[in-house]
Amino acid sequence: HETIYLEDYQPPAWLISHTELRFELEEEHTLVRAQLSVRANPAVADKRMPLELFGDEAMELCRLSIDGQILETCDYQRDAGCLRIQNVPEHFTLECVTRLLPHENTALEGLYKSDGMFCTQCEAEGFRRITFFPDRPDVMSVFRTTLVADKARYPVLLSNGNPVDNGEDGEGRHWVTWDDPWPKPSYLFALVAGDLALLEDNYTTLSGREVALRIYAERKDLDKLDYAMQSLKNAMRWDEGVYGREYDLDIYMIVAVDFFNMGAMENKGLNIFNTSCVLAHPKTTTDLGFQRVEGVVAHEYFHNWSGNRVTCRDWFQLSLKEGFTVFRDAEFSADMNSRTVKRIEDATLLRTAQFAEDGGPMAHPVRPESYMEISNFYTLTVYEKGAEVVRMLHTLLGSELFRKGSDLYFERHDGQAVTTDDFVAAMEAVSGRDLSQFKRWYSQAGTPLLTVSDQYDEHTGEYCLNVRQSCPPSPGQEHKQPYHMPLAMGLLAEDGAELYAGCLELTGEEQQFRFTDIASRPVPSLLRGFSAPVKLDYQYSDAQLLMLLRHDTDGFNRWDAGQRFCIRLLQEQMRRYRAGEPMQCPDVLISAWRELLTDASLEPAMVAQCLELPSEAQLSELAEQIDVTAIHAAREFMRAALATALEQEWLQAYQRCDTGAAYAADAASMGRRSLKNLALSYLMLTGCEPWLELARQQYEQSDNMTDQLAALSLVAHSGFRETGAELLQAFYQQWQHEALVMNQWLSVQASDPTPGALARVQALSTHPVFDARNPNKLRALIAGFCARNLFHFHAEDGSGYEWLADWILQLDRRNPQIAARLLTPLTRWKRYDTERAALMQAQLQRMMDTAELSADVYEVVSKSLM
Ligand code: BAL
Ligand code: ZN
Repeated sequence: HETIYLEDYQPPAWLISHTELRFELEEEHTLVRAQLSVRANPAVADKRMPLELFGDEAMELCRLSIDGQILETCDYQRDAGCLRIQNVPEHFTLECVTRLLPHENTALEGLYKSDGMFCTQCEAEGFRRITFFPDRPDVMSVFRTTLVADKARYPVLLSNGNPVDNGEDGEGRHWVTWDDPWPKPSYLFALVAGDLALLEDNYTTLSGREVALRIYAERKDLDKLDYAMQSLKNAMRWDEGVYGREYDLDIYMIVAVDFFNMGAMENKGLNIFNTSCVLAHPKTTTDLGFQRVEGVVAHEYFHNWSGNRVTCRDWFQLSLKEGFTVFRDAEFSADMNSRTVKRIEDATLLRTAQFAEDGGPMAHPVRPESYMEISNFYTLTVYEKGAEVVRMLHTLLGSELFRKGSDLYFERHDGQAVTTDDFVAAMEAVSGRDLSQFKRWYSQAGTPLLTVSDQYDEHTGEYCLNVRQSCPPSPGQEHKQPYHMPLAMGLLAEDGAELYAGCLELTGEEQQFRFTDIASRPVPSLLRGFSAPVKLDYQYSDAQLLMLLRHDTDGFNRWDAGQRFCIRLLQEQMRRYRAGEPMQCPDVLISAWRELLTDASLEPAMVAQCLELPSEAQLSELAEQIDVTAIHAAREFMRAALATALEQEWLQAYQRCDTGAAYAADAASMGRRSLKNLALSYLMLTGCEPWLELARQQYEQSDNMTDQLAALSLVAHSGFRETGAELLQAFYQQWQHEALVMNQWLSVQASDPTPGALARVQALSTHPVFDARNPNKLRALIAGFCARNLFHFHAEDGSGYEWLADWILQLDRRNPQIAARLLTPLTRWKRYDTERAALMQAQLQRMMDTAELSADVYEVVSKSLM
């Protein structure tokens, strides 16, 4: 397996101005005829370079010709994944016919079948499974695509751009031709053929252009498309208002498919979505699901500019489009819902999962320097940390200059394939700032640590903050240079009055900041709004944290102070547990929580965030060495203690939030439901019968999936095993024909922390609703167990590890992308105690010793074992 390096980048020797494709879609095979208008790249001096076309090894090449002259096998070289033709003219037409077997394509890359419909996934390198092509993002071409298929089976034939022609072909077949006027890289190509239902709407852009909006899905799901449509229109309006960006084709299409490796894909004019990211209905979709639909619909729409009109030069630049687009969708969601809650959710994801990635064997910079398989780099680092990097630029420049910078970026590079340097250069040009040090965020991996200390001189009223930054080594990067970052902060008096609010800029390894005229020793509120993706070490006292939890003017830091306090307490209980001392839940915590719980003036969503203890995954990330048992024991102890101590308050909060109003998918209603269900979860922890009855009542009477699923999961995970089994059975009976709801059903059982967890998931893997070919099912059951049932996945006998490794080896032959994805929990083996580490390592070694691993799995396994 070959490694590809950023430093080896060479511009393409040959460009493709036009690509004409004809797909003959049939049941046994698909014939693809591609006609490429090829010309030498004027920017490359050497005109004798061979034409290099990428094509999957397994793809059948039926015919290849240049300007009508058939090429024989001796006229070109074909080796693993690449076809080279020497001595080609400066301009020519290349014709290539390939034969594909979409129904046998289980990798779900290229052209495949999902539930009887044809669809494609070409990012990053799926197009080379369709035809031979310079399948690299810096080769942009205008595509014209004709689809031919049986009219009865596939009445809907879609591709990128606008439909320009159609007709009947005899024998019940029909065809449609699509023309996409915007040059695009092959990874944005898409087609869909199927028997699909349609929700149609329209949108008038700011400049008065009419756009038809079409969302396609299976007929049975037609009633689940309204929310995606509304989200799409909101996103279009938002992008016009906030970024001045309009849509640029006559039609915008979204198609929902059930078999999909990712969440969704931004193909030009024809987004293809995992059903889980587009279908939404109160009865079948949770609030989290609604939020995901809103966010992903917006994300894919925003890519039309940040990704499609301006794309990436090479895959090392993936964050150019992904980091920027995640930042855009996060701001959109913040504007549509609660800004603080969105920030808390994003920071939690970073701290839990991205920091873990940064500290593990697959750590890589936001702009990686090398890869074996690019699919392995669609990571939290590229996406979420990449978005934080863009957010920091936004903070450093301010929103006005940032907008000027983004305008300049789009103006300079429209129709081009560019780099993260180009993005930063536009920000430099509008601000006159030197951002060369800032660019270390793109080139250095690892999570920086800020160590902050302070002094206060009561005679002079001077307060001094000392900030030291460091960053641990990561694979291939022993020493890190200091970063340029914004440190948003405030100073509060002991009584909570705000004395200062502002944003410091860090550039040095160690810096001091002085504040004068400070009347008494202040409490610093640091890293407000999580202004940089870093860890923060400041020795807060308990009293200071509790004061910040009460008074900080920054909502994010209020929450964060509470979390820091809980983490400290939990870590102390972990110590006690290990030392065999009794664990304790201190009164200060109980009274602080009582205060939050009974203050009806607070936003329920915020209260719910504050009263949610840090997850086992986050506590794991924070631990020097991960002690699964102690983490689980401490957290469960604390939850039980808070449940009992505040039983009446939980009940009151439950009743206050249980308004009886019909379901609405707005932020305020979602907030009430989140607090209500959190309260119910604590009530259930008391193990008292009346709360079981309350949960059962909620299960039976709720008009929405959020409340029904919350109740189901609480009962199913409780000690009331009989009722749990009864509800699980009832839920199955009610929803067995709703695939997405059945994923939730699998997930609930996979994350059930009660004894016998592995046997349960093993049994579920043979249940009729489970389908190992469907990535959503795999994520629900396998990732559900390995990532959300940590105590059982990390069972001392290694049975969880062996089960996962068995799955990966089996899946790798079918769907390498998913197999590599599911491997993540094993890659962290060095963080565990010696016994567990050895057991995890042994499973990695077992995989390594298996012949013919895919590049995807090989890369992750081999790097993990280094
Ligand atoms: N480009 C792959 C899916 C997404 O990030 O939108
Ligand atoms: Zn994206």
